This record gives sequence, C-alpha cells and structure tokens, in this order.
Amino acid sequence: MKLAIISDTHFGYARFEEDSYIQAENAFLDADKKADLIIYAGDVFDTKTPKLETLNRAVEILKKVKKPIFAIHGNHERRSKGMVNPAQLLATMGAFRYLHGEAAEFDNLGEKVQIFGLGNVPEELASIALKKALENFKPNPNALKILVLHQSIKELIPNAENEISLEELETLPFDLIINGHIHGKLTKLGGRFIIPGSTVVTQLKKDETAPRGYVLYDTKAKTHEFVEITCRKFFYEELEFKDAGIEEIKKIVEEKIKELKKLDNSAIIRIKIKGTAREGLTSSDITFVNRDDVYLDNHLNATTLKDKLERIKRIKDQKISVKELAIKELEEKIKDKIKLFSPRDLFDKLVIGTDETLEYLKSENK
Ligand SMILES: [Mn+2]
Repeated sequence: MKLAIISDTHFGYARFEEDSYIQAENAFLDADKKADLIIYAGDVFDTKTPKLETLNRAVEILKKVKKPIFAIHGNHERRSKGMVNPAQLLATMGAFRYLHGEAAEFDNLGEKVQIFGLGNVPEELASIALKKALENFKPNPNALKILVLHQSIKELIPNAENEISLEELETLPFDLIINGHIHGKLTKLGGRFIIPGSTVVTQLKKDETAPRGYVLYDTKAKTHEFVEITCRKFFYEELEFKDAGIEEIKKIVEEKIKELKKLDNSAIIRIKIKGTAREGLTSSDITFVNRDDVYLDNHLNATTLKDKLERIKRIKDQKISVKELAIKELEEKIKDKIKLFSPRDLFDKLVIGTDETLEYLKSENK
C-alpha cells in the first residue's frame, strides 16, 4: 500500500495565511489520489487556540479527503494536560483519527499497518515519555509498524542537549519512523526515518527555498519519493557590500527585487545584506523596502565577536588610554560631518562637569 506523509501545515500562519490553506489543500488532495492512508505528523495549526475562521478552513479542506488520516499534535498546538488542543478538536469533528501515546491499525486488502503516535512533548521529556508510552505497545508481527513523532532530534540540530536521538530511535521496534517539526525534507537511517518538511514557508530560512511537498511511501518496496506540490515561490538572496553608500545599496537591492519578481511576481523574497556601509551610515538607515512579500535582513556593519576581540587586542597593543581611544574614535566618526564640537574639548569639559559641558556646547568659539 501507499502511505502519504504530510506535516507542518501551520493552518492560520499569519504572515502567509492564504498560502497555509492553499498549499496544505494541494498536498492533501494530491495525496488522496495517490495514497491509501495519510499520516499527519503535527503542527496542523500554527497556534494552540486558532481563530474559528481558521478551524473552519481546516475542516473544509480535510473534509474533501476520502482516505483515512492518522494525526498527532505538534509543539505549536500542544496544551497542558487535561486541556483540549485543536488537533484533538478536529478529531472530535471527524476530520481525522488523533493518536497520542497509543497505537491504531489500518488494513488495506489484507495488508496491515500499525501506527503508534506520540504528539509533541517538551524536548527534555521526549525520550522518557516515549519509553513510558511504549510500555503498553504490543507490536503486531503481521503489520508494518510505524512510529509518528513531532520532536527535535539530537543529531540534526546544533547545540543539542536533551533531545531524543536517532541512535535511540533506531533501536525501537518500528519499520518506519516519521517525524514532523523540522521544516526541511530529510531522511536518515537508510530511509527508515523520514521528515517530509512543512507545506508552507514560515521561518524564511535559506533551506525553505527547497520545494514544498509530501512524502509517498511504498510499504512493499519500503521506498519513498518526495511529491512536490504547487506552492508560492520563495527566494533567498545574499548581497555583500563594501563601504557602500545608501544610494548604491538601495539601487542594487531594488534591482535584485525587480529581477526576482520578473522570475515570479508572487514570490516571497528575503534578501540578506551584509558587509560594510560607508562610514557614518548605520544599518538602521536602510529601511526603504516597504512591501509585505519582501523581507530585508540588514547585517551591514555588523561586528562579529572575532572583530571585537581583534579590536581589544589592537587597543592593548597601542597602549593608549581609554579616553585617548574614545577621542580618536569619535574624531574619526564625525570627521567632516559634525562640527558642533571638538571631541577632545568635549571630553575635557565632561571631566569637569555637566554645566561646563553645556556651556561649551552653547558657546560659539570652538
Ligand atoms: Mn512546525
């Protein structure tokens, strides 16, 4: 049989709300044609208490799907124990079967799958929660056994701490392990571990420029393919400048936007500008992009930790006083631009007192 694996639809995602509905619908309707069963790995909604309009749209979309859907909740809709999360609510409405710490079986013309779902739990509890949940799990020797999770994975993220690991998941009695949460498509353990990625762009990260879609899994051949869905294009570009003036930066950024819009007028665009702007021009001066589908990431004149350390080292080598250094820095910064005061005089007056400083600033002969 064929399984469709869909995840992270983020219904109601405010920034690209319409995309969240349209692209999830594209995935579900296509999966309905190609698969016998659909597995939905969490983050159905973007928030734990979605608007009624969002709930309504989600039900409208999922009602069009004829094949059975088995779903878990993600971190975006997780609520405290005893409270109803919106994925549970959809299950009550009959949109899908909801699994949290339990297994369900599905039979297609005599071929069986057994699905164990565990919705998102705090990362540091994932390992113990899964162990505990599996205490009552009775693997069916005649079924293909599938685990569905929505967690971070130790080996897949930087600075990992207490996340559940692939190493641990690999030892569990499942033929297929499906995970949501991570928005880029990914497979590990020789295809035994599958992440389909999100159906909508949410984080505007470079890796989200990859096509959106879902995974179609063949239970007999134990192979999978990624099925691309029609979705809004997302471009991510980086532009580097060196001592550039605001007009030059503006011109180049605007040309880049024009060029990308020519490729696809409805595209979402994120441009990271980095490097250095002309002395005296701060990065906050660059605020000229005013469109809701273009995002400008301003890293101009950003000082890295390495730069800062090198500066401290230079100061030490120069063996000059902090005051002398401040005067030099300020003189360099305001050179030919601000003639209201001389940094050296200003510092001298500041040492004497605020009255003297104000007097100095007011006086004409500097
Ligand atoms: Mn998500």
